Amino acid sequence: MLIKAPSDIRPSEITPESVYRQRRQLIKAMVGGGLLMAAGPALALERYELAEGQRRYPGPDWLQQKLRAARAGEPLEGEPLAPYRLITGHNNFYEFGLDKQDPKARAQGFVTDPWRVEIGGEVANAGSYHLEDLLKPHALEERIYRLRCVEGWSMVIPWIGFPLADLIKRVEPTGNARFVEFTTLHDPEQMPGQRGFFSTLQWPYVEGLRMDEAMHPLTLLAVGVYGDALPPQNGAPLRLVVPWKYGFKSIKSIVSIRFTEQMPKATWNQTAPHEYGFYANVNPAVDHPRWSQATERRLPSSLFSPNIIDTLPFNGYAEQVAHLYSGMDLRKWY
Ligand SMILES: Nc1nc2c(c(=O)[nH]1)N[C@H]1C(S)=C(S)[C@@H](COP(=O)(O)O)O[C@H]1N2
Ligand SMILES: [Mo]
Repeated sequence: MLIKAPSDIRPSEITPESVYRQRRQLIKAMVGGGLLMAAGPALALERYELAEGQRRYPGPDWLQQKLRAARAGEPLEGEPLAPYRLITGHNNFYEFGLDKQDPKARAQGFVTDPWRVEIGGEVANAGSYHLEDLLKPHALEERIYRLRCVEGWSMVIPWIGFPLADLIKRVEPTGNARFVEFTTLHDPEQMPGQRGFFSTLQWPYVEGLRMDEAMHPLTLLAVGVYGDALPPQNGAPLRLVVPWKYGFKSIKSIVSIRFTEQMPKATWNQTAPHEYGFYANVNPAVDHPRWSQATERRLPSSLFSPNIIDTLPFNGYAEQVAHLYSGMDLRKWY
């Protein structure tokens, strides 16, 4: 983002129509015919067949059981999913390098189980929790969301997770909690991007949301993608997904969730405040100082079929979230 111009997808990365798409048509036809209703809610896992040679990330057994029970999400009408190999092979995760291919190449040995998450700050139920315990009361569901990177590309991704709001209600923030601060693991041994010479940002990576944003039903804590566990390069074992904000708000591999009175010092905002705001709502009317935000490259895209589309206010979720910002000047609070 700060360091590099948006990199292009090599033509070799363009995958033909995935099996998923055909299955989706089938599922839609079934829904249309009322067939699925009789069969009960569809499960996310049943929708996916990966192309040959593609490896899944099953995750630990306890997670696998929960993933198998996840309800399938609503497809975005007219917006097909990005292929699995793009979602898991074109990543921003600077802890594992700056190139889009680095996280997949370098994160395979990343240990994500067992995993602990610290809940702290202005909250009644502070403590250090095993991820399994933290997740236990929450049923998982699939959410098919657009992800719009501030660099100007986007994808449609089928996440599996649960509303952050449900976790927040359980841990009981105090009346002083106005923001939620999230922190990624700091482990230079495992994360080459955090080591000495190649280090780029202030580590660990930190992000934050205002309490009402964190409580919004669209805000997701994700543990899976494409019917299975999150691969390390996508932020395993626990990452945030805030679909109406630029991708950098969706922090990966979370080890701490703190409730604060003060606005958290978010990494990109601190690094280049004139380029990356705290709010970072997707906004085609406010350009990045070095490039336009009016359009985006919807992946998969190629030289011959660039697939440039208009960027929508709040990434197409304005109807659900615009009210959170009524009265705010979105040019000032970018
Ligand atoms: N810890 C951490 N979280 C991160 C990043 C990162 O570099 N480190 N990159 C962000 C950016 S810029 C984007 S676009 C999304 C990309 O998520 P994906 O690789 O799963 O598509 O992750 C976000 N979360
Ligand atoms: Mo991004």
